Amino acid sequence: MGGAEFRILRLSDPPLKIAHKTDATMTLDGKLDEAFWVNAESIVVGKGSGSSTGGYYMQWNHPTNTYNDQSMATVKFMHNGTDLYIGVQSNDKSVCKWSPGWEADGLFLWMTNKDEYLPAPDRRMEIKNMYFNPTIGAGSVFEVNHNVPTGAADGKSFEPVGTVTHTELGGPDAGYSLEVLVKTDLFGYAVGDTVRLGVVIWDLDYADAVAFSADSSDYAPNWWGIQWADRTFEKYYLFRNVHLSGRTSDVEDNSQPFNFNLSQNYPNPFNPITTICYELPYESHVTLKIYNTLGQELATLVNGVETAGKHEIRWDASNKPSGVYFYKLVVSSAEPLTAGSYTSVKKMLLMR
Ligand SMILES: [Ca+2]
Ligand SMILES: [Ca+2]
Repeated sequence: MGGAEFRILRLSDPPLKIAHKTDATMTLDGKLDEAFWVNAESIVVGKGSGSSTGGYYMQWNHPTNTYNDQSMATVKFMHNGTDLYIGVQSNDKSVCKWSPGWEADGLFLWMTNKDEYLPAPDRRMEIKNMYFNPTIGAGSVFEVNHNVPTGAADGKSFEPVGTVTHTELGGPDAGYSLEVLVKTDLFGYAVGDTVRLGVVIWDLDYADAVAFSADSSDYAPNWWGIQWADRTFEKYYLFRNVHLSGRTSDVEDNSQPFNFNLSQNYPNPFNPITTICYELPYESHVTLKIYNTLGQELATLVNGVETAGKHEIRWDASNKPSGVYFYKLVVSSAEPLTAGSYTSVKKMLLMR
């Protein structure tokens, strides 16, 4: 393919989302009208998103390219037992298949088996819920590749009034929503595990066979986790984590945190002892270190595997001068390439 390429690799994408527990069964109809979707954790994918890589628009802004529909999609996660529920809500204004290629609007998902870090290309597990059908008005097509265990996933779409799929004129569609059910036990996972997957939401605008040009037609995925920046489609990709929390999102159930968090120390300002609190949604390897304003490491308060939950630790600055200090929490995954890492830094003031 020719033409300009636009790459935005924002590797600070959140590495982890929590799938809250629900006891309700998802009605697999593509409609996100189950009550549990309201409190589901989500990522937003699309250009300018703060929670995903935000897009790889090949040939985007090419002078002969009419692509001007920058959609945003919200991808939500819930679970009932080992059934992972994935919901997608997109405001895409041109819901279609890309005529000359295999791409189409919708969800492209890569799964892993438990403890399988990077599946080899011939072992990759693809789950798709995309608008492949070239018939005007047709819903999404659900497909899995041959590596996905039989019966391990299913999906449906819903197109609200105003959406006509596979339109050639590019709108004014009212978007679409999708639901996908993944039976994670068939990939080796149990409740309490962290499922490694990657999500791509494709957003094409229609290009028919006549209009197609390798220099101007669109290639526009937005993603959380999988990065197809390489033309071989092999070199740059990264799985993300969805934790099957086993806990609901009810406010009463706050005995354990749902996310990594580093709180402001207290008291602050302090003299000479202060307390630092942090939260872990699941057992993690943690370091908590103190730095001065020159970036010099002064103390290591924590370095090891910590249990899920809230933790607090005191720092005694008796032998330190007044001034600003920083404390940094680093949570690292046991896996290579730190796919599960979290880092947070906060400032504190010692006043004598
Ligand atoms: Ca539903
Ligand atoms: Ca589209």
